[in-house]
Amino acid sequence: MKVTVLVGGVGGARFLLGLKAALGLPAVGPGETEHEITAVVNVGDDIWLHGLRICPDLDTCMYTLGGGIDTERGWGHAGETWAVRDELAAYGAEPDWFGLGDKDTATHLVRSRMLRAGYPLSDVTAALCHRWQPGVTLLPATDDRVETHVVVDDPANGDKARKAIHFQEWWIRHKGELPAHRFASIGADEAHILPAARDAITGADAVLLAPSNPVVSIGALLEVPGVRDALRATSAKVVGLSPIVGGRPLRGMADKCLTAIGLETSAEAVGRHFGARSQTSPARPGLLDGWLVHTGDTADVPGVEVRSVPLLMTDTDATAQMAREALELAGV
Ligand code: FO1
Repeated sequence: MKVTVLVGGVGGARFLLGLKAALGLPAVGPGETEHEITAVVNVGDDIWLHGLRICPDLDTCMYTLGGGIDTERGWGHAGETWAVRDELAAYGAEPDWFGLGDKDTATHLVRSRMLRAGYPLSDVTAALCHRWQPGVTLLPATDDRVETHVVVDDPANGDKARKAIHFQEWWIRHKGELPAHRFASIGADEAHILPAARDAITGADAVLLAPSNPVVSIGALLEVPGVRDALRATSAKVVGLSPIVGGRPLRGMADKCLTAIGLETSAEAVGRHFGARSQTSPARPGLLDGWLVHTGDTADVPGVEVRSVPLLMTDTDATAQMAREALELAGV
């Protein structure tokens, strides 16, 4: 069976651990199975910092599935040290708000060197995964630069002034506290879906939207030209898992992101936002055939089959059960 999953960072990576277990693979590392799992990963968080290209969601998936993640933070290496970050700060090298780990820096050095040598991000990711052996194929949604920037107030230049800052600055430096007027996918107008990612979606037996941030992870993926078309074209069913449980995001700041785009923080609002594939309204065709919401939540999403199941990724077994429910709703 070919399963393709659209994922962002921490939540998506955790879900992939369970999906692997549900398909008979070890959660961490490689394994033998007749099934194929492909993760189409968000690149909107990616950023050039200190001359290095940093790909948070790809690295979070790679480290989580390869066994190198710091499970407490959900990002970066276990057993990380921060000498490079502290030395940069000692030089007053901006920015000083980004947690650049020493071990993580090796990943960024290898990636930046390959990018500068002309390798596309997808080749770089394959090379890095050769070491980490995540046990699934990790594909960037595109080899092109598509970065999520956030439009916020710019009081220093007048009470009506606005400016755009990189998502990472909004997320880390400002902790999402700056009210976001909108999110912009910078570069999307010249970008194209990675052909292998398109094929993984159109050729899948099941396509899943992981319980990632619906705005800056799944939403950013959908801004890459070709992703929506691939989801519409696939003969597989498209099933999403709600990242909002009991009216709250389980982690991260999906609520702040949803508010920024005028949506309430509920499983129903997100499901309706993604919409039904059967919806033929040309305005904005929908994506979903099925939508899993947490036990106790309800969601009426016209044209979409909704089921309530436990959606707390408390451990690999619980997550594997979520994955089984999603695959069942996808009819595989
Ligand atoms: N998230 C933070 O909240 N603080 C950080 O200092 C930080 C550094 C960082 C470094 C590498 C990396 O791959 C991820 C990092 N993240 C950090 C997470 C990152 O901001 C992700 O984009 C978010 O977690 C959203 O997925």
